[in-house]
Amino acid sequence: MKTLLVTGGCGFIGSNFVRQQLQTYPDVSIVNVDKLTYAGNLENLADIENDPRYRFERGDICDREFIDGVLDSAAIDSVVNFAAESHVDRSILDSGPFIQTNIVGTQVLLDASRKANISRYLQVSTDEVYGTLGEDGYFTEDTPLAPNSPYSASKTAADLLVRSYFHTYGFPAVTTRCSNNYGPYQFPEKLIPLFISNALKDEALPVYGKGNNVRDWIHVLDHCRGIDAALRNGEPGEVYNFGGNSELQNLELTFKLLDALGKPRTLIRHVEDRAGHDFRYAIDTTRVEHELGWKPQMDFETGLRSTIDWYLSNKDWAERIQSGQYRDYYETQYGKRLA
Ligand code: NAD
Ligand code: TDX
Repeated sequence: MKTLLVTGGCGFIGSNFVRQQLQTYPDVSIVNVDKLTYAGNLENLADIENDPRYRFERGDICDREFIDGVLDSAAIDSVVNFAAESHVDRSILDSGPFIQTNIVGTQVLLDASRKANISRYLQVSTDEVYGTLGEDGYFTEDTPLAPNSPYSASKTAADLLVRSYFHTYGFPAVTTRCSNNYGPYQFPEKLIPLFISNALKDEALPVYGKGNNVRDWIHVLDHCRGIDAALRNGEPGEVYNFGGNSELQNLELTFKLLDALGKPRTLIRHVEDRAGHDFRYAIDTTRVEHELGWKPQMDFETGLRSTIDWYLSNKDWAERIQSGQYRDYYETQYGKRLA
């Protein structure tokens, strides 16, 4: 039996990963540590909460005593760190929680994991650490780090700490960097779930600037398979990039969403651009294809349709999660822009 400590397992990608691990591997058990910030929701794992192989511990990855205690309480083999402040727009409003959770939290986890002598640590990172691309080219694992937002700067700092623990202590850490995820359980502040949720209420869709920025979209379960491959077969000290080979301009994506929902394009509002908005992200996946035998399996059209269907069948989920702390943020941030 392999025991994983997953942090941030009540968020979007973490909850999909926990479910996928339990479904795929009968010999895996999971301890999920999550602080339950505005983005974490216990409901995301309601279907597996009674699985005897699963245990939830509410707590903060920045709390050393708590993390040491969790690592002492079970024979943990591996740690997968999803816990983070993850939304670029929030980091522009206030970088404080990003520095704390994304950097200090990673340091605490690294120290505690080293002390507990775990056999593998995986840092879930992002392609945003590479900064932005122009019209051409792709990010590879060798692209220089050049983060542009407080969010991506905090993720880069964490990646460098992870790198230093490998080089200094021989700590068995692997880092994965992925492009934009979409799929079920994504908090409706990110582009796809926000626009689905607004369109369903006939509310405006705030497209930043002209809407010509490009993102590469990957289905969350493809990303989770990549993390699994890197966790099991990656080399300590290495970085693995994952992407969906599905580049779209934001406006093109918005048209697709509205068409799929049968809603008019008049719902689109071009609003003030995001400060420091990265123009384009795209990933060269050669390395993970060759070294981990990984390729994205979900084509974008199918993935988007199934994601829209999930949000249609889970309107209450979006309502509940949006009625919390998020609602205040939504009103001050987007309400102001849409006025
Ligand atoms: P999310 O915001 O949906 O979830 C984050 C989770 O972490 C939440 O459950 C939250 O409660 C928890 N958390 C936050 N601070 C914590 C703390 N101090 N202690 C314990 N738990 C805490 O984020 P996500 O989109 O699922 O992203 C997960 C990870 O993947 C992040 O590290 C993010 O940087 C990375 N990533 C995300 C994307 C994407 O497109 N969403 C792409 C690449 C990488
Ligand atoms: O209301 C919006 N209008 C809009 O035009 C929002 C929320 C976004 N956008 C644009 C900004 C981006 O060009 O859409 C694009 C996608 O935005 P987000 O969903 O906020 O994602 P992004 O900023 O690209 O970052 C995401 O991918 C990498 C995740 O949030 C990060 O956690 C991840 O690391």
